[in-house]
This record gives sequence, structure tokens and C-alpha cells, in this order.
Amino acid sequence: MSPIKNVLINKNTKINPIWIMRQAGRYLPEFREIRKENTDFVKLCLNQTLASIITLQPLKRFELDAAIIFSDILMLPYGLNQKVEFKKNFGPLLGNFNLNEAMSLSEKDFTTKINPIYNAINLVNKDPLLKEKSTIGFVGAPWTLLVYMINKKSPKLKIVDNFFNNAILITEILKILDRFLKIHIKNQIKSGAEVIQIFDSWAGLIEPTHLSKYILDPTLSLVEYTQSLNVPVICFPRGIKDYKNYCEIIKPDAICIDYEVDPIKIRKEIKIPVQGGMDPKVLLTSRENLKKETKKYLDIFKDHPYIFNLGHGVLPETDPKMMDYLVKMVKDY
Ligand code: 1CP
Repeated sequence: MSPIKNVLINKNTKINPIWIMRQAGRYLPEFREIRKENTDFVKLCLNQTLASIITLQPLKRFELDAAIIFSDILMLPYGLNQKVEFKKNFGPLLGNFNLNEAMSLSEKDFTTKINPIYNAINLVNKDPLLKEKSTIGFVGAPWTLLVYMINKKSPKLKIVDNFFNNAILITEILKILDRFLKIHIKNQIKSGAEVIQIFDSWAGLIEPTHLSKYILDPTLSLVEYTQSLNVPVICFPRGIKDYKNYCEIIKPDAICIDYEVDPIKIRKEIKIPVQGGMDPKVLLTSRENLKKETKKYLDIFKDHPYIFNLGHGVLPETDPKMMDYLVKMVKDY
């Protein structure tokens, strides 16, 4: 069994597998090389050959325990026929969501539209580099996707004033997301994904009174579905205030923590396997500091099932040498 599944399923505390969010990305010169010639990011995600090459790039350099498929959470609204583009120095820019069109969309048409993603998973999974390692598939959580679909750009720029005004539209989009996220999860598993991570990057924007409706209920539905297919799920509700309550209700196979939470409190309160936590900015400092912080997380979770990762994606300005140092340190711990 791969080390990551060994932690997720057997709750092994003796090993510390490692993978890194955004491990395939802009901090790698070989990624920037491909990206330079492929200015259309959506097209790049739909190029199965290049997507599989990019996915494997970090595994060629570092002794990571998993490949996370090179794609994007916004490929789901794209599959629902919402226009999605990634603008340089701006981020994602979406078109209007056509509810009627999405309501009548068939599983077959959706799957066909984003089929290269599944082919890329298949290619990655067959690669000898993946021996004894896990292929991780992923989706955006319904709430985070809803944010992008209605806001049509990153909420870090601005969230539209009347976001919650159209209650009927929101309810319908959540229903559509539940249906197609399950299809997307199933398709990824069929193509070889052995673990699914659910990214709720904007979970921190929700007030506690709205938590059940927008985060807990819709996420639970996806987690139960994935577990019914015998595939472990890792949830990353970034910025959420009460991780303990979240875990008790959702019961994922592991919880990925962000860098603002206190790892000691998490270890005391949470019984399930934990992933991540360290601030990605630590990789921009010195080796001594990186060593100190990495050791801190490994020490805290020494007797707890733990997958090493960061508390958010690796930053584009990271020196690959620091990544190398980090991976080696975790392996030698
Ligand atoms: O070259 C570039 O400019 C592209 C940068 C980039 C990359 C490398 C984007 C645009 N997406 C990705 C790949 C990606 N996105 C992966 C690949 C696998 C890996 O981790 O190596 C994954 C898992 C994602 C998931 C994703 N996309 C999330 C959830 C995780 C997170 O970072 O919080 C989110 C919020 C997105 C939206 C998105 N896609 C890209 C950007 C710049 C953003 C964020 C925009 C924003 O700040 O709102």
C-alpha cells in the first residue's frame, strides 16, 4: 500500500509521507517553460499530454509520495459551459452562468467536454514514477465554486455586494454542483485517482450561522459519496474557525489544516489523520528556519497519523532548492 493510503486507511503513525499543494506550478522553471508557450491556461489543462508531463515534473525532482493531477477546480464550471479564463496578473475571470443550460446538461456531454483531464490521470497513473505512490484527484468544494461562479473573479479582489440576493439561483447552483461534482469525482476515480482532496479555499468567508447550508451539508454529501466508492477523502476548509466541529460532522479520512491554526490545539482536539499546516512563506526564508519549522510540525504530530504538506499552495517565488531540502528533511526525520 502507498504511504499516503497507509496513513489515511491504517492510521500509521510511523511514517511521514509528503506531497505539496501546487507542487506542479510556477516555482518550477520547467513548468514556466511549458507555460510560456501555452498562454491559454484552460487549453493547457485540456492538453492531456502536457498536463501529465507537468503533473510528473515535481516527482522527477523530489521524492514526493503523491502526484496531484495538473488541472484546476474551475474546470468544473468550464465543464458546465460557463466561460473561464485566467488572465495574467489578475487571476480567473468567469462569464455569466447559464442556469437553464446547466440544468439540462447531460452527464455524457459534461464528461466529454473535460475528458482530457481524465485521460491525463490515466497517463500519470500508468507512469513508473507512480509505483508505490498515490495519484490524487481533486475538486473544489461547492461553496468555493459557488463563490467563483457568482463572483466571476477571485473574492480576494472583491466580493460582489449582493452575493446572497438571488436565493433561488444559489439553491439551484448548489444542486447542480452536487450532481456534477459527484460525476467529476467518479470519473477521476475510474481513471485512476486513489485519493480525493476537496479544496474549500474560501471556507473562511462564511459566517458560523451559514456554515451548515453552504459548507457542512454540501461537503458531507460529497465525502459520503466518495467514501461509498471506497476512496479516502482529504478536506481542506481553509480559514474555517472550528476545525473540530467540521471534522466531527464531515468525518473525512484526513483534515488538511491551514497555516493560521495552532497545530498543537489540532493534535489535541482532532482524532483523524492530519495533513499540512506549515506556512508556505517559510520556504522563502533561510534553511535554518525551514529546518526548525518543519521539525516543529513533525514533532507535534510524531504520534499522530500525519501527511506532511503546507498550509496552502507553494508560492511561485519559492526556490526549488528549498523544496528539495524540505522533502529530504521530512524523509530523513
Ligand atoms: O501559470 C499560472 O499562472 C497558473 C497558476 C495555476 C496553477 C499552477 C492556477 C491558476 N491553477 C493551477 C493548478 C492547480 N489549481 C492545481 C494543480 C495541482 C497542484 O496542486 O500542483 C490545483 C490543485 C488547483 C486548485 C485551485 N485552483 C484552488 C484550490 C487551492 C488553492 O490554491 O486555494 C483554487 C482556489 C484555484 C483557483 C485558481 N486557479 C489559478 C489561480 C491563480 C487560482 C486562485 C485565484 C484566486 O486567488 O482566487
